[in-house]
Amino acid sequence: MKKRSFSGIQPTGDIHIGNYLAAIKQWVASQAEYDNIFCIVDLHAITIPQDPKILKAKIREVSGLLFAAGIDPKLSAVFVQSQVGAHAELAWILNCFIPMGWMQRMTQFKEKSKELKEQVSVGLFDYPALMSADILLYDTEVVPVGEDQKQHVELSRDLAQRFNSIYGPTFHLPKAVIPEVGARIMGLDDPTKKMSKSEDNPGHAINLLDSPDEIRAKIKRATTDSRREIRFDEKRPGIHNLLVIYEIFSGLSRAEIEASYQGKGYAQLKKDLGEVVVEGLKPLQSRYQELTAEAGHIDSLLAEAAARVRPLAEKTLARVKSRVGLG
Ligand code: ATP
Ligand code: LTN
Repeated sequence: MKKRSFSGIQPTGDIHIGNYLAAIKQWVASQAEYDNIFCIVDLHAITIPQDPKILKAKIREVSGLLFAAGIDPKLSAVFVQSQVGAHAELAWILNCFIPMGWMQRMTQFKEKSKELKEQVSVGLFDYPALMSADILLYDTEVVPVGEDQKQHVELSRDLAQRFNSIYGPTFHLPKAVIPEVGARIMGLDDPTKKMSKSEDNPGHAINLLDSPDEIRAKIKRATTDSRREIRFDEKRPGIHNLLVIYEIFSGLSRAEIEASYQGKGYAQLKKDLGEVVVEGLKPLQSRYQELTAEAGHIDSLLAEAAARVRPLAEKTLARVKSRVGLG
């Protein structure tokens, strides 16, 4: 029996290389090893105001990008969260077992609520309860995510343990799997902030569907420092971030990269990085164009996957309801 792996991605903004290198790439690489379920989390997306037409379009775009990146619908289920009712239902039940203090410690909520001010919804605060429901519904063992989601996965594990200690064994205990390199890609405009879909500055992120010229221009303008030597040094976040992106896209080791840039400047590195990223994204971009040319294809893959996972989710939900004494 393969281990169950579950992860999610929000259908908001433009998918960027941070999402790709930390999450999507691992999902593609581990398809044979795990029994995979990937969820387009539209219920999480509406924790922040969304335009309905754009949200619908983004669900197709994100799914198309996952398939284009190499997610094989025969090996992995890619489905839309709101098409499986058990997610919202389990989230409510779990809500009643999460101490307020656990939620108040969540750093993502603290950061996002600072930016959103009076637009902060109860849903945004409750985001980790829904995420726990996503994970726990499928007897998940591993959750491949970027560094920023570690705290949320830990909350879902603590919650599973708490529920099990009250009602007896009900949930598997999930664990975050975070890549060693690229777990936290930083913004090109500000390398002290994580690359994010919700950042407006056009120079902030490299998006998977950016044109070659956009990619080259964004990298050229990326913030660095006034030093010269090219070395992996976390104390120099701008150049370190570019080197990490180069390392993953080129497949070269750190020693090889540092050796090949001895005596060369940042301009050369940025030029070369532009080319490896353009080349690295080319196959994905052309597969995306092919996939989306066929009307209805993506929607039917999503509907099939929802039908496949729904019984798994319903089985867990029924177990939980019976433990709690509901229904
Ligand atoms: P936002 O920043 O608008 O909240 P996001 O870019 O974090 O959105 P999500 O859909 O929430 O996007 O995340 C999808 C996956 O990408 C998650 O596993 C998350 O950990 C990962 N991820 C997001 N940003 C980065 C980043 N800068 N570096 C590495 N991984 C990231
Ligand atoms: N919160 C995650 C998206 C997400 C998720 C999940 C990830 C929702 N449910 C379950 C892993 C497992 C994010 O990327 N911001």
